[in-house]
Amino acid sequence: MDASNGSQDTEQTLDSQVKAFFDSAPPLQNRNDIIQKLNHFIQLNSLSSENGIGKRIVCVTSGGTTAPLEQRCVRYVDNFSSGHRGATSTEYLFLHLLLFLFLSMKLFLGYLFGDLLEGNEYYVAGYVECRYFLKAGYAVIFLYRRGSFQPFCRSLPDDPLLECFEATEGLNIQVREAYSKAVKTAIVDHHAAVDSGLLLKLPFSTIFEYLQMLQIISKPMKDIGPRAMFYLAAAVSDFYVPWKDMVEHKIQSGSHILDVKLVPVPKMLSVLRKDWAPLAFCISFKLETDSNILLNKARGALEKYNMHAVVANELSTRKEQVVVVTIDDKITVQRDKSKADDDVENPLIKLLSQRHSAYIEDPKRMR
Ligand code: 9Z3
Repeated sequence: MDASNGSQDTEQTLDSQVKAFFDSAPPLQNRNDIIQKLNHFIQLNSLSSENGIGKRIVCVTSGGTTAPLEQRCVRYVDNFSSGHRGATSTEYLFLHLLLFLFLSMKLFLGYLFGDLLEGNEYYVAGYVECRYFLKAGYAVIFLYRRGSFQPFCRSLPDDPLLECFEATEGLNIQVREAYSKAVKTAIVDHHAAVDSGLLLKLPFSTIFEYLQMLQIISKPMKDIGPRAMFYLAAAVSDFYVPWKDMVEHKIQSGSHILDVKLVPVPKMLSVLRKDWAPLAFCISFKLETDSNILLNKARGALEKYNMHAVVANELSTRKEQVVVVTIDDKITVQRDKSKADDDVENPLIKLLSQRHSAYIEDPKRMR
């Protein structure tokens, strides 16, 4: 068998595995509702596109998928992810847009009063920063695991409802003084993002829901070409029990051995790149616990799935440092430790949005 036949066979096998996965998956309950929300969101955010500097749209995936063991699921295999990476990254993806609004004001004031204040410096600085942040402003589709971390809620305690609020007279509730700033910021920023049509939140739990939703999202994303980005931080099941092989009812605990056959989940990253949204800028994540194999694995994923970048992280240091692996670079990105509340997602999003800019200008140069 020659090499070309070999890769054709592999493609056919993958295609048939993908087909089998979707054919046997339980249908999404609110499929039509999701499609409607999504089309509205993408249409709204595509309208502002002018001279190629219009809004970019990113699908951020966040949290871990479950692989159910029973159709009427009581037990499942879970994938570790708190959702912190996805939620925090979403905030930074917006922050650039909010900063843009702030900088526009600075630009306007600089234009009016520049001569009186600091020569034209204010105006020029405002203009330069403005162009950068305008380019970095994203509308975000946040595909997240139910119950995982949410954007704008990082500063809240674990159980916000019970810890941030207290009952006063009658039916009144008030925010505890210590949390008033955090609660207000979370509510204001969250509502601003959703109400202005910049944030669409879609929840999943199982691997079946996640992959069906990713496929649905990629359809309208395909139409916006290189301005689309996929930031795939969700921890996705590698193995699952096909729906048709799954027992219907709760597995009984009588026997001493639990004998369940899990099969590999077809590698949808290749399909996303090849068929679903071939022009979108795609970033996947590689998680390992052994730092000795991390970079080789990330490089392998980059090549195998034809990603534009793979973010390599090690479980215990993932909040301090990541390495962005591209076809010709390996860039270490670290949290600024001199600032107590800085996150590694801040420089990471800055770097990736710059790379995305370069890609939009010349998609062929970066693959
Ligand atoms: C990641 O590596 C994420 O950075 C983390 C974030 C899950 C570590 P947290 O949510 O953690 O902030 O607690 N995500 C991708 C993990 C993954 O499943 N990657 C696959 C792989 O490694 C490729 S899609 O094989």
